Amino acid sequence: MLPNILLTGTPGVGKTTLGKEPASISGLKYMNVKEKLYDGYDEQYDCGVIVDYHGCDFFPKRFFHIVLMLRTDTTVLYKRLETRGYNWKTLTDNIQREIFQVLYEEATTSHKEEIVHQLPSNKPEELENNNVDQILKWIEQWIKDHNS
Ligand code: DAT
Repeated sequence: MLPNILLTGTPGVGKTTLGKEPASISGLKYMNVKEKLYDGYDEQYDCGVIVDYHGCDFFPKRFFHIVLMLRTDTTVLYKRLETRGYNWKTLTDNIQREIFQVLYEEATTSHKEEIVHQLPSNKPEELENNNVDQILKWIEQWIKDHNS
């Protein structure tokens, strides 16, 4: 039995950059929902998936066993979204959502707080030295807890 993981956070926090490596190491499927519109979850992703998405709506309740939320300082995030060419309204909307922790509220309202973990994603070192390892440890622990 493998966990389903939601990798979430405001656009630009680094979900896509981070998500593929722990997926490929741990044998989970990586699924990026950003470009596609799914009208429901696919049976094919019933078990063992890392879903990269800036929200937690449209998945069935209790679908995710672990929710990982990337957080980026707003000054850093602002620059990343500016580089992406976001218009002013989209840019400020996203920055405000980050400031007011909108996604964190959503995630902890729809999931048990103890399965929602936050990870900083400001610098490349955090990605390389910390986040991938941390995610692999959570996956390993979950597999241990649920397969013994
Ligand atoms: P998302 O998938 O959350 O929208 P992304 O993976 O496309 O974000 O990353 C947005 C930009 O930020 C991209 O240019 C890579 C960069 N980035 C991601 N994680 C980073 C980190 N930990 N340190 C520095 N830059 C990072």
